[in-house]
Amino acid sequence: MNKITLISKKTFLTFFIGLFISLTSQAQIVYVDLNSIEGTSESSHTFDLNNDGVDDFTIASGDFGWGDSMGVAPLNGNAVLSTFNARPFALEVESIIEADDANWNTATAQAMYLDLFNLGFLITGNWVNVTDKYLGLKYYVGGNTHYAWMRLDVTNEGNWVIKDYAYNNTPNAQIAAGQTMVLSADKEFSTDVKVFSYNQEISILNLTEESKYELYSITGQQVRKGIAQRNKHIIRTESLTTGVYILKVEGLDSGKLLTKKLIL
Ligand SMILES: [Ca+2]
Repeated sequence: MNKITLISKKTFLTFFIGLFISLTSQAQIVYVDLNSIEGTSESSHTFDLNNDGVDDFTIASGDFGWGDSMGVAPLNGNAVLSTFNARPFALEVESIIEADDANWNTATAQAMYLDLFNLGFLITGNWVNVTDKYLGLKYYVGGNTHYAWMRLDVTNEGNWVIKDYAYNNTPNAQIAAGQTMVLSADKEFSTDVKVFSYNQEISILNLTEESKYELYSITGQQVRKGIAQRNKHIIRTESLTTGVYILKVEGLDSGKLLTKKLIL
């Protein structure tokens, strides 16, 4: 083995260590599937989003003095994207949740759905009979600020579901409602492996090993999974609605990862 070969191997190794560190530092979004926690008219669920032993938000329902309601209580000075009178917004998917928003509200009781004085016809709030909407959340870890979303369906104060949430583990960094992973500009982990979508197919080319793959919608729902063969693998997508999807590929032997944003 000559000297040139040794140098090139070292360069090659450094290159891959660099990629690994780069990927790790980008792994900032933490997604938690709550498996649909169902709420009734007298429910309370407290969440420690980042699992550090400090509770961050409570979602609860009951009659708190103004009538039957369900809503969110930010704990420890945390905040919710909300109207000036503390009616949390029901955000659409991909809404940006960030520091530069005038609507952060720290009120300790914020009604998402309120049947005022239990009259049955003075129903207020932004969460009246909605599906797959997002709370925008801001919370503190030590002295750092973090941003998160939580997805719910709310029919009324006695019938609601908390589906999932995600937070950005990088202080002060924004998160988009429904975002479950970092969509970085550095899309290709390996320049050898190519992924593209065309004509209702996703093609994965040049995999050097069998790999498991998972395809997610932008809201985090898994729509396909399976094992991709080496060299060339085709995933049929004709039954999927058009939109943005995320493909995750993980080598069965090496554990190498590839994440690719695709428009179908
Ligand atoms: Ca916490």
